[in-house]
Amino acid sequence: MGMNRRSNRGLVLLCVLLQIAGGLAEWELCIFGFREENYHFTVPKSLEAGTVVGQVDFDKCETQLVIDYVSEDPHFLVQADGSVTVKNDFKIHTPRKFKVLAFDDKGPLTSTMVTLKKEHARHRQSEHDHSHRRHKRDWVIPPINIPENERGPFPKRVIQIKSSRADEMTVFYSITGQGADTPPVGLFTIEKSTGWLYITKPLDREEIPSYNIFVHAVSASGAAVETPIEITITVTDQNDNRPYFTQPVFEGSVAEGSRPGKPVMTVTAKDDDDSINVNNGIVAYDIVGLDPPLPSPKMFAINPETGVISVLQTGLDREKYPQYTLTITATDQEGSGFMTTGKAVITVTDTNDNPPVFDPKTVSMSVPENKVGAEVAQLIVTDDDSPNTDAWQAVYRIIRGNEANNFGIKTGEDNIGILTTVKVTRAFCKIVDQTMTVHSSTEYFKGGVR
Ligand SMILES: [Ca+2]
Ligand SMILES: [Ca+2]
Ligand SMILES: [Ca+2]
Ligand SMILES: [Ca+2]
Repeated sequence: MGMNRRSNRGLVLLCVLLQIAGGLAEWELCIFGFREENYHFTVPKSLEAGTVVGQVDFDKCETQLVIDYVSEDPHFLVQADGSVTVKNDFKIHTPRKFKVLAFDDKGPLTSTMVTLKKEHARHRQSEHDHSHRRHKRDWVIPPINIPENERGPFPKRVIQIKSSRADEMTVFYSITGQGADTPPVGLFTIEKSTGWLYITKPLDREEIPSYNIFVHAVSASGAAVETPIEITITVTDQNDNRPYFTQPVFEGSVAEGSRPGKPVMTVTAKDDDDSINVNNGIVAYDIVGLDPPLPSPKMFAINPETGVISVLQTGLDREKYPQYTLTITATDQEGSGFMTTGKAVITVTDTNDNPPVFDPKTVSMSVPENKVGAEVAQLIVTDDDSPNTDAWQAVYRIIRGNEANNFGIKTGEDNIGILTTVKVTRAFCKIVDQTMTVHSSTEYFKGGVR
């Protein structure tokens, strides 16, 4: 995307007819500068020295200025007539973009962007030609585009506005509106006798993106000779702002064992530049670091456009890697401009993926006969899942070796199983606890013994 198609420098001399009481008055408007903000030329792959690839054109309005051009790409020269010429033989592989600056004897005036594209059989006509013709049919004043952050010297010529009455009488010009007589006062000035509109300072699109200025024409006696004309000046964007994350650290969580594709969290970065007409304010997200990088350095993926982070690979295991720190980036111009770095912390939450395990596995005890309610043994299990949660809490049950129902078992504090006598026993009874299998209270062991 680009601002190219909205260019208005194609207007050489624009006459705007205004219907006023009693007849027609006429304003003449000349936009000083390159006729296009962007020139697109289609060129063959092999460029020979001396080849003219296209021409830029500069409207000097009624000035007698001598304009010199300088190409920022050393492969090209720009002649006095605006012809863009190849300096040395070379081959073009990808579209080539460079600035051409215009100077007068006092210094730089303005610049335009030239884009060269390799010749394509179906694309003979350049975009430049299309936009040029389209604008020439317009009979409405388009906004006048001025890039922000233009370098001096100031004041700089923007447009020359003339009343057709100026041929028959003395006409004085003045301006009103934001940037003229309301703050920022004096940003734009008009030369009273010539109608030259100047800009006196660099513009900041992020501060004020456009201005509406009214131009008035009066006779020497102060009587209006024209209906005021409204001119819109649009400040076009430069990529002069870095993207920034909206939070210093983004926090999210995901259950261990989650499958690839599972969304985890969203991170957001902003950029104050224009994201509608150009991509200076459009950020692309990426993940550039994962700590720990285990079991794989690519456990998570980020959607470059939305900032949604999701699981990329299996192997999320809270018991091994309870937390990840991701280094994330946001880069404007959809990934090709300024980069900023941020942090996202993902906590892996528990699921019941560990069985309780007897520790020790075997307990041998003796119990006196004829004593009801005597504690026979305390059984201990360990569970790697998160302590004091359902995934950790065990429930004991005797499943074999208690056919005579001599014993009972209950769960005590800290997951301890307490084995007691419940009936009068006649003899020593030896319990091998592997026959007394526990099962946890949760899904893990439902319906099964280990
Ligand atoms: Ca930016
Ligand atoms: Ca900007
Ligand atoms: Ca468990
Ligand atoms: Ca677990």
